[in-house]
Amino acid sequence: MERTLVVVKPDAFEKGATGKIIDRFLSEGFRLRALKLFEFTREQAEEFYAVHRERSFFSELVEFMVSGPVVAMVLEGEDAIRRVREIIGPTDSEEARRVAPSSLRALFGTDKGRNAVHASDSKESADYEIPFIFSQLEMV
Ligand code: IDP
Ligand code: MG
Repeated sequence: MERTLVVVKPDAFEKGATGKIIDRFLSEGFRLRALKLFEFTREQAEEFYAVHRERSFFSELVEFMVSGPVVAMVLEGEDAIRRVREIIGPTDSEEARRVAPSSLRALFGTDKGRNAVHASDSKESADYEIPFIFSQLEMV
């Protein structure tokens, strides 16, 4: 069993897609282990995405992530990190619509920046991201 962090980003939350996104993961067999609605402060968003600090899109990414509420969740399942990444699709929602039309980023995202859903991309990032968002008392 493996755990991964998923975040419904501000664009998808604003569209009212949160329920559909959660339902997709539940119907794919993942178990919900934590769930929270909140807004990132700029400092928290910078720390959450610290690995991207030197990238050209970093400030755009941070501005986007603080632009409205997000919904974070911990999902558990076999091979969860890889399988959840497959369900969300490629980073660029336009590419996702071409190569993975039923993926969440194809369905709910706009482009490379506004792509509806975050998911941990490795065991190392899940181990950083899950305790960044959730305390032990907020998980089952
Ligand atoms: P990932 O979310 O698919 O793992 P990363 O390369 O880790 O993609 O980038 C993190 C996030 O940064 C993306 O989900 C997206 O929101 C944003 N991002 C990535 N590349 C660009 C870009 O070229 N322009 C604007 N935002 C970007
Ligand atoms: Mg990534």
